[in-house]
Amino acid sequence: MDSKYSELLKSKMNAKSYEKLTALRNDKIVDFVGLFAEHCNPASIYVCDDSKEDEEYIKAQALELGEEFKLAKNGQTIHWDGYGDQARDKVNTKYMVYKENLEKMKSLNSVEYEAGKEEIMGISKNIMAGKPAVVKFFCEGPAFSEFTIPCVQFTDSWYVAHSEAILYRPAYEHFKSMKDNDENFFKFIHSAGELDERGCTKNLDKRRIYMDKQNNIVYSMNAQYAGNSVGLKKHSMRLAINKAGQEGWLCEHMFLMACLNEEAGRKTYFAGAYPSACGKTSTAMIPGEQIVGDDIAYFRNIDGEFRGVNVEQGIFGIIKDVNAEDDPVIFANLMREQELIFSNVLRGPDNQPYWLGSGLDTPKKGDNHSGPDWFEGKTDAAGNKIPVAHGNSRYTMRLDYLENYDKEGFEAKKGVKVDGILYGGRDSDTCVPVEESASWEAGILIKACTLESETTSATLGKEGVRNPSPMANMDFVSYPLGEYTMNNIAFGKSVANPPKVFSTNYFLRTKEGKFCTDKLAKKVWLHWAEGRIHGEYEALDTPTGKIPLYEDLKVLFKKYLDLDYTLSEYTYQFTFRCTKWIEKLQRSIAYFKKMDANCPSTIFEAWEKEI
Ligand code: SPV
Ligand code: MN
Repeated sequence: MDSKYSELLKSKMNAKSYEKLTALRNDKIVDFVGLFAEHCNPASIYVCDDSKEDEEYIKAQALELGEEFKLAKNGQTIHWDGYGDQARDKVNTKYMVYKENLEKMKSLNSVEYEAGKEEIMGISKNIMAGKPAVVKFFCEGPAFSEFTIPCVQFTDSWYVAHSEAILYRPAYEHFKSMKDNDENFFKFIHSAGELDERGCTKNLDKRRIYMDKQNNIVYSMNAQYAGNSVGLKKHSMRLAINKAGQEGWLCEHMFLMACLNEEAGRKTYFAGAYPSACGKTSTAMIPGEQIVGDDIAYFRNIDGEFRGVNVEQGIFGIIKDVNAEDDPVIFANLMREQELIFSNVLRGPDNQPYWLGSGLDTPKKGDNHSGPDWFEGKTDAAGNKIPVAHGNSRYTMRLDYLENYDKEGFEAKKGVKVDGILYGGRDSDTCVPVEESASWEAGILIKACTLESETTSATLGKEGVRNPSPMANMDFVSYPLGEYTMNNIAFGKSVANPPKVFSTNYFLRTKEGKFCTDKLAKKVWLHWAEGRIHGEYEALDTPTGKIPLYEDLKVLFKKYLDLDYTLSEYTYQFTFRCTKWIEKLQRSIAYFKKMDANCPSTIFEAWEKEI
């Protein structure tokens, strides 16, 4: 191999790493690693293949370098992000956009390409000085499949590499099988930057996540929270949404699950998009069903069918309120001696993790995201009381630990055939608990595009404010919303039998302000949808779709929850609320106009017809 970086790389790598890198026969990879080896200037670079040995080395390094700490239970570790690095940084996450496209990308957070490049290269110059870096190969979706997107991650954070080893499929062997100098892969360059004594990023004012979708590379600097640093998660997702739009497939912010109907001997796959705090994970984890993935899915037309895969192999899940009662499967797994990373939770004096809503007998002091000396009542610089753990603390866990994991669906190289899509919003007074769309197109326009969430007491600010959240994907849609919507419609129409589309709303309230249905009612709505897919139930037409008949729900409530569902409950819950619906449509129209000045008129026409 002959590269201008050969000598430099040899000076920073041991012979084995250099051999692993060059064995891929890909100058594009060598140039990427070489460029940032020179520019970010790490002390050394370790190149991983898919071996157990390299995975163990990553874990050992994360501990050795103080990015993770061992907890009492074998295999469990804890990691803290800085106090100001506890969630995705939307302000400093930008698309680098060529001048001629700036106008088109106006409503997305963008920076002019050259200016952005200069800024990020300035920030990243020598940023890894003195630190050992690691290069690892992963892929999105199953390897060696039509879905596979190979990715290379170059980082100086061994916590990031460790997280990715749990969350993504290894792909060194996949890279090896690619043709020489193949350019079809995503590149992620990340540095946590200078660290403090707890291993947390110091220079948060220089945190930048810049995305170059033209060249499929994402730069993440001075960031550690996984949503800001783990290239394969939301950075890759934005690149994939862009690529999918160009190539005619879909990348969605969706779970994938199997609904089991044992009596009928059926296994029916559903995908679902829910804005944050609208029941996404709990729907993917409905007791008695099976999970394929909890966050991101790719869909392709394979042999004329709508087929999907989980992009990931693990869960980076919110740990708040995971307890034995509400989330028994995940909770039991968090209690086991197995490989788990807890982030931003409390480490008690017993060296065990504790979090908000755990149901555990929680100590009143310990180390948490605010420092090693947390105690109940501790306040931050602004005088706010610091809770035992951050509300966005997380666990990182392999999916195959879960008892309800659908191995067959997860491993399928052609993905699973998806027959139902759920779009679940949060609104207290408008949408019915479950409703089927008249068609695929209506599903996208009337259900997906009008999705909203309502602020709750758990978020800052006023309660009950409605936030538009088309497809629950607005943080990641990386090109204009109208075009994305049209691509979504076109994709569904490209297959012979697109999935049936349903809306759910678990948050409708009674006149007294109480939730109308129990958390467990999700199972009933899901099984009604499953029955509709298989032609089992009649439905009533409404201006927005098709709703269940009372008799069918009554049977389903009895069967699955042993509850007597009354006619008066049904009548209240399934009333069509015309004025509220028109208000919702008007908010959607205003939002689409704001987000995309060139939004195709067909989208508005469909809504205006409703009004
Ligand atoms: C989300 O916020 O949608 C997540 C977590 O899944 S993050 O990795 O921060 O994106
Ligand atoms: Mn997500």
